[in-house]
Amino acid sequence: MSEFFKGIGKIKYEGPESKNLLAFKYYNPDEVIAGKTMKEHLRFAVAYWHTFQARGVDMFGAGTAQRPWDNITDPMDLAYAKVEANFEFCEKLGVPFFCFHDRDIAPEADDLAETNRRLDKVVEKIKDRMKNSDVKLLWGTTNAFSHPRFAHGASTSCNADVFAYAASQVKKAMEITKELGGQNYVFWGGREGYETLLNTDMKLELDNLARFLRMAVDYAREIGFDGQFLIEPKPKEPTKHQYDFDAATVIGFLKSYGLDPYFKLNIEANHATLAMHTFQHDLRVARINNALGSIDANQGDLMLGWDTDQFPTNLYDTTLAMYEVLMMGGFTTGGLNFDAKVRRASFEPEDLFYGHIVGMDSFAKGLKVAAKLIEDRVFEDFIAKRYESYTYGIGKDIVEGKVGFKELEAYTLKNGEPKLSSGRQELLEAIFNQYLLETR
Ligand code: XLS
Ligand code: CA
Ligand code: CA
Repeated sequence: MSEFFKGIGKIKYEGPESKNLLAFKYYNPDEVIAGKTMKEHLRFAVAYWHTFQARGVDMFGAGTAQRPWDNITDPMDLAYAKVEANFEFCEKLGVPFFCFHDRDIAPEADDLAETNRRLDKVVEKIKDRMKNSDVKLLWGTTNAFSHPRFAHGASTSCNADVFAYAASQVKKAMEITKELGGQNYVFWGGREGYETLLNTDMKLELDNLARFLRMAVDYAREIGFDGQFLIEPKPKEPTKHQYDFDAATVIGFLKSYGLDPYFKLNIEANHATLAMHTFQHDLRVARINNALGSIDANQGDLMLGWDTDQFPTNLYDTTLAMYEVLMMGGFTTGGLNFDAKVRRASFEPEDLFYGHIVGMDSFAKGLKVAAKLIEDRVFEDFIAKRYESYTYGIGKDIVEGKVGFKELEAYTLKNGEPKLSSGRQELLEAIFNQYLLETR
């Protein structure tokens, strides 16, 4: 077994005073917070596509990435090498999970049968490596968006043969996810959307998307795959309008097709912000609908209108994200997948470590602050007081369905002008800052 990341050993927790660049300052895997270790709470995952596939290509220039496997030319040897690199990387970082698209782990061949044989070979290699590793598969998914056949979409393509092709691909990807013990299976609608309604039958496309998901549910049952199905919302990119726009849209879609019992959501920070929501907003929408399954942990750049997939460093966001996770009682099958890539100018292998270390430290700090805020009931008590008027008198009658418009009019005529209290936003923000700065 060759070592790829030479000169970098196991990344350890050294605490906030440490000057070691390759050490955790806040992520202490064994530290217990609110009854569980940090490792159990955070369930970090490495994204195969960004870490082992991405080359730092952009619209204006070639890839810049220097990777330890660059001298390997045979596509299958390269795929096997990346399996080794993945396990070495996760083990050195102490990240317990990884995630992949089918096409990340094995190169596509000229026909589907050969492509599937290649996948089987790499899956064997992964299974073999898993025997002497604690690293597990958080989720698998399908890349049904890169190949030119998906120019009009996959399950929402205008071409039924493409629908069939995408179905065959998901079938196989689900089988290998099951074989590798994957805890979830993600559907991200790569090109499931449209550019112009002038050439689009929106109703048929949405019905077909629902038909496709129904087939996936049926097939999972048939093969006994009991991982959680997750849909990942995104408002735009690559299409102008993606059907899985945001958490609320996806929940509405699932309910209108009777699919809601079978799916939860994988919320990505940068997708929420592209939809003009905060990360916390989409997490909250998912949580209150009992649909928060997993998280793609990254961040965008608010100056840019596209999906920059940066490593998460914003402590406000990591804290409020962990607040939502803790308020739902923690992850079950989900986790925090770093769907994040190093910048094009950060081209050295060690940058992959710096990116993950800052992401893990940022979420560790966020977890601690969120746990303390919840323990002290900072927002809960304030919110309970703010909505207190629904716990007695006319408010209680409204909540219990005891009154209608006529009774409310009679009440208002007697009650007169309502008396309001301040929302105290600035005060709450000051308290939040204090917790962020003072929580150790
Ligand atoms: C792209 C998505 C994608 C999904 C998995 O924007 O984030 O990477 O997470 O297909
Ligand atoms: Ca994602
Ligand atoms: Ca993204």
